[in-house]
Amino acid sequence: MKLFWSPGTRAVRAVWMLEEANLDHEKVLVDLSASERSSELLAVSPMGKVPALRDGGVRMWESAAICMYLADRYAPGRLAPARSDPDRGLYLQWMFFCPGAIEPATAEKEAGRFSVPRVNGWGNFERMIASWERGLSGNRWILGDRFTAADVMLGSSALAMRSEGTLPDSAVLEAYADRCLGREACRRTWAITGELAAHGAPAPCGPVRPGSRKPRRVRRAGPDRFPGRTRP
Ligand SMILES: N[C@@H](CCC(=O)N[C@@H](CS)C(=O)NCC(=O)O)C(=O)O
Repeated sequence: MKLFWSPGTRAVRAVWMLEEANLDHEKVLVDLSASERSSELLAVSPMGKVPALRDGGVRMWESAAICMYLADRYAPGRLAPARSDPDRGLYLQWMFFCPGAIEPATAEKEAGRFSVPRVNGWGNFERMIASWERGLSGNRWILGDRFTAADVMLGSSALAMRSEGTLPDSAVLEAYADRCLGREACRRTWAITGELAAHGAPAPCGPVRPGSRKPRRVRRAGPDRFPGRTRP
């Protein structure tokens, strides 16, 4: 199995997943600052993006899909609820929440773009954070006591946001990020990616150190104006 990756990118999700599932693999470091991508990467990821995975005849990209694939294929029932498990629905919901709501809501807020929560699939930043907190409140992991690939997606987002200073003041999300770091596989992942970054490997999607100082805090808006319009 080959993982195309680069430190400081969404590829840490796939690295963490491979560590959780304890899977032998080869890491192919991609220099995203280069003007061209190798034909080997493009054969797996036509957009030339990371992460990308090659597993025998399987070639795929998209971090959430890669995490789901690895969990279903190599750790069913452990890192992913089985299809017959009633928790499967919630699991899928939170897997999609990451690319479908966390990422666009954060990007919108960061860019200071005008927000139309009723139309946007991600609502807005405040609604996204409030839903995430609600999902976790009273829970150790997003499905309760059991850690799954959905926590790899959500946890890596929380850690990256904390590192980049885009995580708002939230005791629930801070505690969640800390719990993630309590996992050996997560610490191994950040050691792998942090070490490379420290040696000059580019980190195009922001810093990778989960413990790094927060450069700034995203201000949390007042009560959400759902379902009206907001300006960030
Ligand atoms: N939706 C994709 C996004 C992948 C992505 O945008 N990766 C960035 C790094 S975080 C990348 O490869 N950028 C380099 C480029 O676009 O050339 C995923 O979740 O895997």
